[in-house]
Amino acid sequence: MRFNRFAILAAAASAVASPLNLKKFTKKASSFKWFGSNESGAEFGTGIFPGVYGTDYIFPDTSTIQTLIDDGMNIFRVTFLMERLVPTEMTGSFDAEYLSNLTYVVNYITDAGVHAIIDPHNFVNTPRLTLIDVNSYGSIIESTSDFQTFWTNVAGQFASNDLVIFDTNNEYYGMDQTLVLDLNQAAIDGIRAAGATTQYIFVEGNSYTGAWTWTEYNDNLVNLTDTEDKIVYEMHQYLDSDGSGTSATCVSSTIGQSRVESATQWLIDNNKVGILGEFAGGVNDVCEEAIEGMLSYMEENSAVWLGGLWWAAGPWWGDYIFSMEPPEWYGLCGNAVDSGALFCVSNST
Ligand SMILES: *[C@@H]1O[C@H](CO)[C@@H](O)[C@H](O)[C@H]1NC(C)=O
Ligand SMILES: *[C@@H]1O[C@H](CO)[C@@H](O)[C@H](O)[C@H]1NC(C)=O
Ligand SMILES: CC(=O)N[C@H]1CO[C@H](CO)[C@@H](O)[C@@H]1O
Repeated sequence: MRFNRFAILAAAASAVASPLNLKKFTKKASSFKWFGSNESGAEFGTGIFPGVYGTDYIFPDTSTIQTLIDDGMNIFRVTFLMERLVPTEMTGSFDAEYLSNLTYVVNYITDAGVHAIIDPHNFVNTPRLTLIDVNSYGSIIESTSDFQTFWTNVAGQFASNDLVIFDTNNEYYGMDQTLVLDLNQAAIDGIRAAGATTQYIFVEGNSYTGAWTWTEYNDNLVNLTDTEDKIVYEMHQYLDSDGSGTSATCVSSTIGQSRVESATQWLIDNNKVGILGEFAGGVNDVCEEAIEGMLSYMEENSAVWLGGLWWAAGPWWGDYIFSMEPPEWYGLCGNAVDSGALFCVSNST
């Protein structure tokens, strides 16, 4: 997926032209610890390695992140590709420039006093990606020790930053379930071995880490252990018919809550906590109600749900149905913090 400045300008223009129902932000109290957005860009150009900065991929814009912070967001998931950070092999050394660009964004966020999630956005066996996956470096990651080394190296760079959160990988898919458990455990062990002992670790599951299918696939992840006891189960949920987040149409106005109910019960039954690391819906009343219903239900269960992150902000989304990149932001967007929750429909202008 590639966008350029012209696409963004075109997007802004069409946003104005489209018959959207501009609503004022409304505030309500929120019981979530966190609410924020994904920050996309550094993982773009997934079929192109390493790719050209500014053509195939881009780092998030810290000034638009600041806008979201000013609007009350307090957590950002910074997506990137493993192969760009650590070229050649998983246990190898860093690309110093890519690391420096990633660190710049992460430090900008944490210097503002909010949390930055470091997210190797490598997926697994998905047809969306050709070159990389947890299928990284051309093949599925099967070596837990290599993966552990990768995480020791990455966590070592951020060990002294308490506001960093490590996300083991984006959306495992179609993998052996025991391997998903073992890779997550290796990541946790690798992170702690680096001396990064204060940070939260977000673990993800198989089947795109979907909340709606969590209990069907990911029950064994209950056995993950952490010496620091700071594991958060990151699930994703979209509300279109196949749950892929590719359509602006939500199944019904109640689909949000119903898709997270079984996962909520799993968290409660197992005394775990979770976060909805990706969610979105199109700009329409059904999706708005579905998203609001889902978030309200999660807030009622905020003993186990720590918050949510909208998918997605980032400089190159253009007129993408879910974009919430200021100032062109576009879609239905949710924004809540300790001090109050915001909802918006349409763009911010
Ligand atoms: C890092 O960002 C700078 C712009 O700030 C850019 O010129 C450079 O190409 C980027 N390098 C990588 C590897 O992303
Ligand atoms: C968790 O580990 C225990 C001990 O190995 C095992 O008996 C149990 O089946 C595991 N739970 C799941 C859900 O896999
Ligand atoms: C639902 C959705 O927007 N998924 C996107 C997740 O991120 C990847 C890479 O950035 C996109 O290709 C997907 O479309």
